[in-house]
Amino acid sequence: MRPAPITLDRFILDEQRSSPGSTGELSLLLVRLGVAAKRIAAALAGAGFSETLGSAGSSNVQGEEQKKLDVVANDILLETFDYGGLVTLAASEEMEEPVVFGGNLAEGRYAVLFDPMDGSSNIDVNGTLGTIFSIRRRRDGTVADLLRPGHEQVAAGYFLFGPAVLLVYTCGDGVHLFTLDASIGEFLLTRRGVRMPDRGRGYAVNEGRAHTWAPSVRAFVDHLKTPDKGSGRPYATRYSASLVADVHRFLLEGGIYLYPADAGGTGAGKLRVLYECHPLALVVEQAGGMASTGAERVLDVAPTSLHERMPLAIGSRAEVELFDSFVAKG
Ligand code: FBP
Repeated sequence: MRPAPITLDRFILDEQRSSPGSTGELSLLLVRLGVAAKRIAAALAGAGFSETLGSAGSSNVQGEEQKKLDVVANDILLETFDYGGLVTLAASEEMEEPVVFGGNLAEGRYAVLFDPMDGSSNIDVNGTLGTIFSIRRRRDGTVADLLRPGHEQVAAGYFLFGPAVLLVYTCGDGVHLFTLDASIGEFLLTRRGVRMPDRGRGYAVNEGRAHTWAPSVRAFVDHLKTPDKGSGRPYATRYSASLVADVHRFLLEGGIYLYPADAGGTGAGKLRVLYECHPLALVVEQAGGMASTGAERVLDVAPTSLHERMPLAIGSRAEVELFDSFVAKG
């Protein structure tokens, strides 16, 4: 007889039993995230019929155009945490200030941060999209709880909306991958303890921005493109305009995703420390990979503002270490 499928809630409860002293609150949060993923997936699948494609006619705190689905996904996530006393603060890439859940202030033990819709340039063209989440321990219930190093996250992960809907997360003890079985509406465990290959054959970077790169970054990308049988070069370009989709590819196949800073310090890159870099760095490090700014471990960075950006090199150990060596050479 085939083994019973391991549903998300069963897996989480089994994990909880093996961590003494756990209150079950983090487990409940993770299960709720599973529900949020299903609601966002339904909103995406029905967007063409419900006129939720296109622009929301507003811009976010970074001045970027907000898509209707950015707002829909953001609302679904806020609704996910706004009850039951678990979460005090929710911060989002799409909101200038965090939401304080007044009702939960007294007892809430967690703060959550998210990029509700990653890869938003893919929304109107039916491209791959994601949602990124990060869970931190509440300290004094203020924004200061969020402006802390990435290694203090208690959990992080993402939803990937592609041909299948996936949920990938870590609680600091390995990375686990679930696939939504639409026939029963449940996330089922499809890979436990995912390990990232130490080296890959692909790279993802927006080469249209090469003119803004530092010479060391250009030299690194040129190196990956230079044929050399021994080291398996040239690498293949694999850029989908969705950070989650690219990082997920490299989690399974190995490789490196880059979003460098603009040369001469004119810009710190595009990606947000709290909603994109910290959570994906925790997942990738837990799978044996690396995440660097080129000069520093992403998880050691403590941002000074909610919407701070940073340069990101994330992926297999061999490629990220090589990138750091190119940057160090200057
Ligand atoms: P959003 O969260 O606003 O989508 O921004 C992040 C992102 O879309 C990444 O998913 C993607 O890798 C990158 O920005 C694309 O940026 P660019 O269009 O400059 O290549």
